[in-house]
Amino acid sequence: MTVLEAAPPFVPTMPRTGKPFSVRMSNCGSLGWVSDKAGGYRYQPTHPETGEAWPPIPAILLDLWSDVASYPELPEACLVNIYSEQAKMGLHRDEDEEDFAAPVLSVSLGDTARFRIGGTARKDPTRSFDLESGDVVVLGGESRLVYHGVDRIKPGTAELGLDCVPGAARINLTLRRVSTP
Ligand code: MD3
Ligand code: FE
Repeated sequence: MTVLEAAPPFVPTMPRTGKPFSVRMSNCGSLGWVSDKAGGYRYQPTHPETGEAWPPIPAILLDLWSDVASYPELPEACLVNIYSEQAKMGLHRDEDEEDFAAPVLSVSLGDTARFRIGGTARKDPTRSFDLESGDVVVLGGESRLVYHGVDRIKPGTAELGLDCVPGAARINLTLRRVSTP
């Protein structure tokens, strides 16, 4: 069974307002990131709709982490972000984890994303660049806590087809440590 068969994509909603994200999500690992109106942003061991445990992180991703993350513990969470051609992600910092010493490892697949990064304060100036299919980024040190977001997807830019995931133009995987060792 594939990760997305075991843990079907869900639509997270914003804390307090309940506004739906344009990005669909799933997770694998012992913990997964979820968000809804009542509970807000959090990590939990089960799928918010099926109540099932998340499936394990595939070995190929654990191997990638071991090769490039320079961190002694294995990741606990792999968030799967599924972007349609219209989806975007607002400027935010990843701060729902307890362990900021561990890097975040990102893998981009499918269509190119126009990506924006700023500084550690929301008002800091931002720069933009493209994240292309196959790009692997390790966010460690100071970059771990900078503001970032996805402004838009560039439809039709990928050679890699994501036909196996209906509605997906781009998929981004982020591997993380959540708890301190
Ligand atoms: C930070 N995901 O899930 S990948 C997220 O493309 C998230 O789906 C984005 O932000 C996505 O929280 C971005 C992670 C990433 C990549 C490059 C960065 C974060 C970055 C460069 C600088 C700072
Ligand atoms: Fe992020």
